[in-house]
Amino acid sequence: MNYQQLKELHDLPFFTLLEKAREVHLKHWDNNEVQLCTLLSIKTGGCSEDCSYCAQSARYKNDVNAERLMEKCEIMTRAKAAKENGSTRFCMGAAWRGVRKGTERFEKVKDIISEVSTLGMEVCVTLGELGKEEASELKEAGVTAYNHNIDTSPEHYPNIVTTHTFQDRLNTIRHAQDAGMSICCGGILGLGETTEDRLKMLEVVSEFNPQPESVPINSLMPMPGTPLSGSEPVDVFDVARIIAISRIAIPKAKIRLSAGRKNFTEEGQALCFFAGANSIFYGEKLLTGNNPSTNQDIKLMEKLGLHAQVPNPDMVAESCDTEKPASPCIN
Ligand code: SAM
Ligand code: DTB
Ligand code: SF4
Repeated sequence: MNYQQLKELHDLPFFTLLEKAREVHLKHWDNNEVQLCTLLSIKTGGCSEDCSYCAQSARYKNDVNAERLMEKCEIMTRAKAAKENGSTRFCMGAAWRGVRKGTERFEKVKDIISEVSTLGMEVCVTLGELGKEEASELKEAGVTAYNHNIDTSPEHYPNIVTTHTFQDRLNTIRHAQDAGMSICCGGILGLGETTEDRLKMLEVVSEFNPQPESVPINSLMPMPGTPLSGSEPVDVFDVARIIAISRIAIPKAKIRLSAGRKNFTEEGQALCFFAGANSIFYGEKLLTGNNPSTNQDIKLMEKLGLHAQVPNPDMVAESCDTEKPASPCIN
């Protein structure tokens, strides 16, 4: 969907937008289903990049310390626990600029992925930048979806990150798609962006070919020591509006109500589910930040009559629509 179409949706009265989003949602998804995803930081802190929202950048002083890659047996214990708790997707995040083929750490990560993929959950990883070969090797190891967010509009991106470019992000997404992985790609609200930036971000995400399989909508969790530590909280109506527009523009994607959920009331979260969110991170910890407890989430789902989505570990990535241009690609 292009910017103008997204702007028209954005300018609708809130309830008209919600009605449209609900109609699209019901066409593609079970009314009352939410995917539960467990997130695990397998390599925390000490990152070379300067993303101004991120507690894990080595440039910002806070109590997030650089840790080593977690041992495979510890990761497997967490993954099995996630499965027992009802999660159908296991997402592993690493605070790296990217990965390089042939390095010891890449071999270790692939070995971890292979083992996690035997558990019957969707396997999502977010390891930073990927080249063509790294992407193929990850696919081979058993990755279902690669998470790489564009975070904001192309125009606002350089105000938020200077150590890599928006185009670098697009290249990684292209490589992951070419390797046959599904893409999980979304962004963050609350980075000082304008409405125009939010819609330009959605324009890029919705015009990927194929469209992403999942779209995380994060709300900034202001992290101590980062340049954005003093940012204003994001209004939950803005979150619901962006979710509703995403639902209409990317109908078949799971829209994940991601970081920042802990700061929303139950009513605010219910509004986001009604607007089209059908996936959450489930478990008390995100990467370094906090998330609602599983007990709170179970209670909320009971109150709303929501049930957990069944697993789909054999999910196959959607292929490129050859009638449309391929996702923005390599310079
Ligand atoms: N290093 C990899 C990368 O940059 O893609 C993977 C990890 S990174 C932490 C994954 C995503 O988490 C970011 O792209 C951003 O969307 C989200 N994120 C990180 N810190 C956040 C924060 N403080 N508030 C909200 N979202 C955040
Ligand atoms: C995504 O879009 N959100 C998750 C996941 N992908 C990796 C990360 C949220 C991180 C929130 C801040 C923190 O825990 O440090
Ligand atoms: Fe590093 Fe990713 Fe955090 Fe940026 S968002 S500092 S690349 S861990």
